[in-house]
Amino acid sequence: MDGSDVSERRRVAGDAAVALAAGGAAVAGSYAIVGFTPEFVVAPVEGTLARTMPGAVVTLAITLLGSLGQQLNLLTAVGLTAAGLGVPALVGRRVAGESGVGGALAATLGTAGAVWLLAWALTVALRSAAGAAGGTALVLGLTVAADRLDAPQLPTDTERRGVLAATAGTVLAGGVAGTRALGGSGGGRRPLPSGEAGELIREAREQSLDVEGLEPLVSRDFYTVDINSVDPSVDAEEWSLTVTGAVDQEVTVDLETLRETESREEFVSLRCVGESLNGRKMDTALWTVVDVMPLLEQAGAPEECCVMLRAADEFYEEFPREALEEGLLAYRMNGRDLPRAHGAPVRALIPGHWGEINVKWLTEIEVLEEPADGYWEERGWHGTGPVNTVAKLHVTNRLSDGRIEVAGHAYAGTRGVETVEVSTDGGETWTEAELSAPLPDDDVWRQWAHRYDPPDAPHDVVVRAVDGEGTVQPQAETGPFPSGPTGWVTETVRP
Ligand SMILES: Nc1nc2c(c(=O)[nH]1)N[C@H]1C(S)=C(S)[C@@H](COP(=O)(O)O)O[C@H]1N2
Ligand SMILES: [Mo]
Repeated sequence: MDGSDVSERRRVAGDAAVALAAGGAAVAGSYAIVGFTPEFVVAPVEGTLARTMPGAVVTLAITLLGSLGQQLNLLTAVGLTAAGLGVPALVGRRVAGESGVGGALAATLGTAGAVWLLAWALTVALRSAAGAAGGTALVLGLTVAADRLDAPQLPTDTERRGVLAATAGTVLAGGVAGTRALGGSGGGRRPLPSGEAGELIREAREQSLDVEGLEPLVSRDFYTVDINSVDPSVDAEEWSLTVTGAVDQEVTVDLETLRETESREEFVSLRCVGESLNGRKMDTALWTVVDVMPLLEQAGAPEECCVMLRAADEFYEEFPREALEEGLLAYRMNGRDLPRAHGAPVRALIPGHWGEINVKWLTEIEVLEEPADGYWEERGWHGTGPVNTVAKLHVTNRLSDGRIEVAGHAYAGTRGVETVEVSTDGGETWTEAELSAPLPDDDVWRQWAHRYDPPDAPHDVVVRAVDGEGTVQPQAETGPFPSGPTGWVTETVRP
């Protein structure tokens, strides 16, 4: 290997590093302008990855990694996007290095233009593309300047100078993006909303068991699960919902019409079929809702077998029409407009059923004559039915009088929770736990708590719920795939 070979390799490595930095700055630039919205350059890449990933891989990620799988997917998408948007800089840097000042300037602008085009092709969003182009221009501009700068404090060889300058540019772009990320988070506990919702939430708070560390009856931190790393942002003014398929005539409603329809406040709990037995993907909120069925009647939908709910994120779930008869359209959560993460402006709530058919960002209800598979059923899940009964154990407190306090939530969909039983000797003997008074509606969880004098040795605490039909939660343990976890939660407690 002769010297020119080595220097050529160094040059290629240097160019690649600058290109990757330019691509990273393009991603950061886009983020700085549009934030974590569907216009962000990474969003379409992440979406394509998630939706084309084989079902078995997604299921493995969900059961092994939980939400971490989605974060990994996002990270991969960031890497791919940065690499892709870095390609023009690979050419741009070569051209700039080999030409005069004017040529270098032209190469920088040309590269930024190419990134602008690529980003625009991905997002069809001018501002996002401009941010990406800006990031690239910054990095390449700094690199080109560093090449020509007569600055003895910088490394003398152009590769190292270039990489140094490119890194500085990326850090700068990342800094701007970071300011946005920090500015975005609200934080703090919000005051109660006014009116009926506020009153109901206040009552629910008072009704919550006084147990340190236990999530109150109206969740403070409601879980989110969906197929998106970047949620759709649906314009409330533009939004509409249409009943289609096997109907006499299609019917469309907009948000204004929905808001004028007689609504009510209802507590509804949700639980994800993909969560672990003692997981945290189960929560309760107060929703402002209207019934779905009048819309279907208006459309003249005969008694077909099934419906398919479709959403702005191209998510779709099918289930028996019968389940829709209790179905609700929700447009406020805990007295405020539905948050984007929970399906703004309107989501479906299908009481008693697994979370996945509670379609967010709802846009279409298609009436079907034949059963079909939904998004998750195509990937092997059976998550369209009623939820399994569960009692979770989330809190173990040592009280000042020496007793131990265990507590959690129990949920059995519209069957309701009748009692929760606790064993502190591994299932030999059982006692009834204290339960929170039931919330006014049917599809809600209850809190349970139990205090006892602990034995001197480690012991297994087991919990199980009995539903409103008198059925004891089954003991047999299964994982979440394919139809939700079952079994009794057991925790070893050390005194
Ligand atoms: N449009 C859309 N709706 C969706 C999903 C989704 O990916 N896209 N995920 C479903 C799943 S799997 C669950 S568990 C619930 C969770 O609702 P939440 O995020 O408000 O808790 O939303 C459901 N609705
Ligand atoms: Mo879910």
